[in-house]
Amino acid sequence: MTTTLPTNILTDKQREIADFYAENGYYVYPDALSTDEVQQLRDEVVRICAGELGSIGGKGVSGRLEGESDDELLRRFLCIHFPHKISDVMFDALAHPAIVETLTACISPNVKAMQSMLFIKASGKPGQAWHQDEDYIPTRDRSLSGAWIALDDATIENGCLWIIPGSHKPGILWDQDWHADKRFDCSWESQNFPYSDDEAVPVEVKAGTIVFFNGYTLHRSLPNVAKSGYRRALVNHYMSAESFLPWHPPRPNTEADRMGMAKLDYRDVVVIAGTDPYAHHGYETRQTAFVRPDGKGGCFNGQTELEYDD
Ligand SMILES: O=C(O)CCC(=O)C(=O)O
Repeated sequence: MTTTLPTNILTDKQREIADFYAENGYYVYPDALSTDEVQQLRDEVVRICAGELGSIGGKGVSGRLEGESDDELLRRFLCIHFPHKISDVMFDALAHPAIVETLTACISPNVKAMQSMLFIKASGKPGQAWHQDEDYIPTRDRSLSGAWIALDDATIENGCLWIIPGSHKPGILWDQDWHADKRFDCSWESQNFPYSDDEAVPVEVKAGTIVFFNGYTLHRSLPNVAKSGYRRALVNHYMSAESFLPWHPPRPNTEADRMGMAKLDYRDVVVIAGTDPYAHHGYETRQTAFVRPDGKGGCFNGQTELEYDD
């Protein structure tokens, strides 16, 4: 069987985007979403949290509690994984034209998505410590890219992204350690990389902006210390469709042993541009939407709502 892959003829704008992204490891696309598109996604966030689109797995309590307001509801969630599994609006956002335009320039004419995450991050919620997304999603071909869609204005105060420009270039995955820093969600933190915090730039953006970043780019976010409100963002992850994705290998003594890791190809993916050369491998459902446990009863002795002095 032969597969015809589309050739990539880039517009001048796409070339500019690709050059900036290659040099800096990120790209900020302002006004990528209209006000109406942002509002539609915000409305969907409430429906997801209220359980109107089906129950969400994980340790968090999903679904609206008796008498609970939208604000009280949203404040219970830091992050929901794989919202596109229950929401058509989030699913459609995977292939937003601004995302297709950018990633077909920066990655490949053939692009697949494997993950979505919905950060709600109300005031008082923690940030995410330094990491590279490739630590979690092993593409290995350096094509992994996050598309971070701002659903609120993101500011230093409410916990915007911080990025170390150019940190993707060595293509090295820095060692990680479990951190004990209460500013951050309980997780691993990248250590001993040759950059200082002073080199990081805050990515303050307006709602409707998309921040694209490479899977090897070091990034973090600080806690939301605003007095009220949220710092909502829908983050989708993508890679070149030409590469296998050895993610979530099956249990021992099954496919991984039989085929070897190099042949493993996670197939719970959505093709958002071009052609999938491995379409004949088929597709499967491995994930369902779930609430990320944000530390309650975990690494911070149950403390996740951070207290700040005025
Ligand atoms: O939005 C955030 O606070 C962090 C997002 C992030 O680190 C990621 O998507 O990899």
